[in-house]
Order: sequence, then structure tokens, then C-alpha cells
Amino acid sequence: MHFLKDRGFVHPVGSDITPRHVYAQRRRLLQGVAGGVALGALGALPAAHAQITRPGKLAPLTGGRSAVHGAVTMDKPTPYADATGYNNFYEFGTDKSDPARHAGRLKTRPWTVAIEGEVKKPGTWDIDALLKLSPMEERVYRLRCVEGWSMVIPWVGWSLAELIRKVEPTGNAKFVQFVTLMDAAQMPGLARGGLEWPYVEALRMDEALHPLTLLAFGAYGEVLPNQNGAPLRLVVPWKYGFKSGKSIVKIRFLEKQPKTSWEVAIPSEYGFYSNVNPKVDHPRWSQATERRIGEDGLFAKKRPTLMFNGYEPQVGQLYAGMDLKKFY
Ligand SMILES: Nc1nc2c(c(=O)[nH]1)N[C@H]1C(S)=C(S)[C@@H](COP(=O)(O)O)O[C@H]1N2
Ligand SMILES: [Mo]
Repeated sequence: MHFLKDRGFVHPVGSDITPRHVYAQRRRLLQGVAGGVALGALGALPAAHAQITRPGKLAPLTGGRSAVHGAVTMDKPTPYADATGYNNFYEFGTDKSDPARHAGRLKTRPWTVAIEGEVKKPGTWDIDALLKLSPMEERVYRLRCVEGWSMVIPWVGWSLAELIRKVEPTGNAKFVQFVTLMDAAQMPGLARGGLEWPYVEALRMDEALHPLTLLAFGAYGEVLPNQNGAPLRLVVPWKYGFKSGKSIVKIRFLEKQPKTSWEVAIPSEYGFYSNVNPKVDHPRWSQATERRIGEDGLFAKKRPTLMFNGYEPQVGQLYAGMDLKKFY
């Protein structure tokens, strides 16, 4: 029970997690408080929910407790400065500090997301309409980069499944592709090449529909910092970080498995699935352990990487019978 050793952070425990309908009811009650009802009469919100302090840098965007199984890890959240200062967002440069330095120029309004392909309701969503599609939830997920480091980030968003159901995929839709912004005027990294732009990623339909697959609009109780993928990005917690495309502009429903940017760039190293798997080495390094960002003091031990990044109980059955060495 390593989490008991963490200091200064009260970890949520399973019995603390308020089901979403209870939370929603409580929130409605709180909204009614303006009418004069004493707040004390309603009882306090669960303590753990208040543990993530808003950095106070961007517009607030809070979420209720998620009822999705496994949506709140017990691990201590990564300090905001690390989560927003050490990033991969190649459109802004390949150095870990480039996104924080250059993404400030990204314009996140107006912003639209096009829904295309095998759906009964294609169309274009304005970001502000999308924000209201489903109640925001806070999900504290581990994010494990294929490079061997990891973070724990309190995201704010809702399950991608909510949007998928709304646009009604046809029977031909087997894959969901995410196309991210490609704008050389705002993104200095595009000129350098390296990857195929726009950055594209994709999931199998059942992966996309899994309740843990999150469309995130915020983090740390505020709207997403640009360097983390504002105004919306995907977060697939059991896959390597690169599956979680930032600054999405298009979601396409496809019959055939599409190629992803990393597959195209380095086919010998990156496959379509890219599930976190400590037993499958990257061709150039081991994936058995990881360094938790924010814990990298002189004596910080590396952590063992967990199968499916620790989400095996929730997602393992999606891959039952698949050879995970072949489908890496
Ligand atoms: N559009 C885009 N999305 C992207 C990337 C990128 O370069 N461009 N990098 C990916 C990689 S490799 C990782 S590890 C995560 C990092 O997310 P974070 O910076 O919010 O931790 O974003 C992913 N999404
Ligand atoms: Mo990554």
C-alpha cells in the first residue's frame, strides 16, 4: 500500500467516491443554496474531491466525481508546474520545454470539431456546444509516455462514448480517428517535419467506447493549458501517451484501420494498439519501469510499469485472445 506513505495528500478511497447521480443531485442542491438554505445542512462535499487545488492561472472548469470504475487513481497528482512544463506536443517543437514556451500563441476560440465518416449525424460542433454535451467529471489518470516517464493528472471531461452515441455511428464504423490541428502559422514545430502532419491517432470502436476513454477539456480544475492540448484532447489511460491526441479538430468514423502518425513515422517501433505493456520492450529500450515526473530526486526509485498502465481490471477483456506481442 505505497500510497499510505505519501504525505500532504489525502487520497480518495473507493467508499468515498460519490456516484454521479448523487453528485449531480448534490450540485443541484448547492445551486439552490443561493435561495437561502444553510450550506451546512447539506453536508460537506467529499473531502478528497477538494484536494486538487486550482492553480488559479486559467478559467475554472470543474468536474463532479466520476462514477466510472477506476477513474480516480490513488497515486498523488503530479505538480502542476511539471504537468504543464514537461510536455510532448511536437507541433510546438521536440524539446520538453518547447510546448510551454510556444503554445501560448495557439488560438483556442473560435474552435470547431468536425464529425465525419460512418455516422448518421455528421456535422460540425462548436467547442462551446461540445462543452455542454455531458456533465464534466474529474478523472485522475496515470499517463505513461513510451519514453519511460509517467505523470498523474486530474483531467476534467467526459467519456468520449457520450459523443459517439450522440452522432450515431453506422454499422460500418469499426475505427475512430482523431485528427489534430495543423496550422503552421501558430505551430513552429511543423516546419521541422519529423512526423506526418496533421498528427493523427485512432482507436478501435470498442476502445473508443470504453468509459475510461476521456475527452478532456480541462485539468487541475481549469480549462486545459494550451501545451496540454487545449481546447480538447483525448486521454486513453491504458495506452502510451502518444495515443492521446491534443487539440483535436476532427473525429472520423472509419471502416478500415487507419495508419497513425507514429506508425507512419517509425513503423518498426510503433504499432496501432500501443497498449502499455511492460513485457514488450521498445526496440531501443526496456518498458519494464518508469520514472514518475515530480519524484525524480536523487533517491527516487523507478517504478515498475504495470500492465495496461494499471488499468488491466477495466480494459484487459478488450484484448482477450489477442497476441499482445504481435499487436503492440
Ligand atoms: N497533437 C499532438 N498530440 C500529442 C502529441 C503531439 O506531439 N502532438 N504527443 C503525445 C505524447 S508522445 C504524449 S506522451 C502526450 C503528452 O501529454 P501531456 O503533455 O499533456 O502530458 O501527448 C500526446 N499527444
Ligand atoms: Mo509520449
